[in-house]
Amino acid sequence: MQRLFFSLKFTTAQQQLLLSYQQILSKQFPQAKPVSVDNLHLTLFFLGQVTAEQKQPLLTAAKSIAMPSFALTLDTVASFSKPKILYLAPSVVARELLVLQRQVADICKAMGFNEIHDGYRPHVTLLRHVSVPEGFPQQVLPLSIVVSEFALYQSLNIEGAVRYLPLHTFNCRE
Ligand code: 2AM
Repeated sequence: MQRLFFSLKFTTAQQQLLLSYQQILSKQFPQAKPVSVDNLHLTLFFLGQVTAEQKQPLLTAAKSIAMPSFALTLDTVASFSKPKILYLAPSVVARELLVLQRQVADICKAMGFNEIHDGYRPHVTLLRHVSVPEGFPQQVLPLSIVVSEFALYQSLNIEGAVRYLPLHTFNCRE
């Protein structure tokens, strides 16, 4: 069994841009736990525990997804109270992102996996274990990045450190 999720895959340069937003927030919330830079991602569908037999058809189906690359504009810092996270998100969700998410979710649901959240809320978690005071959501300097890959990730816990490992990467294409 592996703990898996589908996510947009950011480049190293894009993760560095996200890091600058995280660093500003870390100063405001010094007690919070920053997500490590290599782990910065935007979840499309969280699967949870997946067997090898389930993984293969998920990969085969995901390979057939045809998507153009698209611009993602992240301009809002907001929080979830459960779990206590602070994240960066788009105030307007790109149509291409929703179409991609729908296709990924359909594949997962066809394999018997359920959406565990009330509604899909695209976000990039920047800080964990944070109790957010009033004043959020907050508009911030927009960050526009071009997304051209998504991946099936494994969530690993290596000696107490969480690591998100891209197992299979899919390129967006028309
Ligand atoms: P993330 O914050 O690292 O993206 C399982 O609940 C995982 O799904 C969470 O760890 C979170 O991962 C992501 N998640 C939580 N709520 C979500 C929502 N409403 N929409 C999309 N992803 C969500």
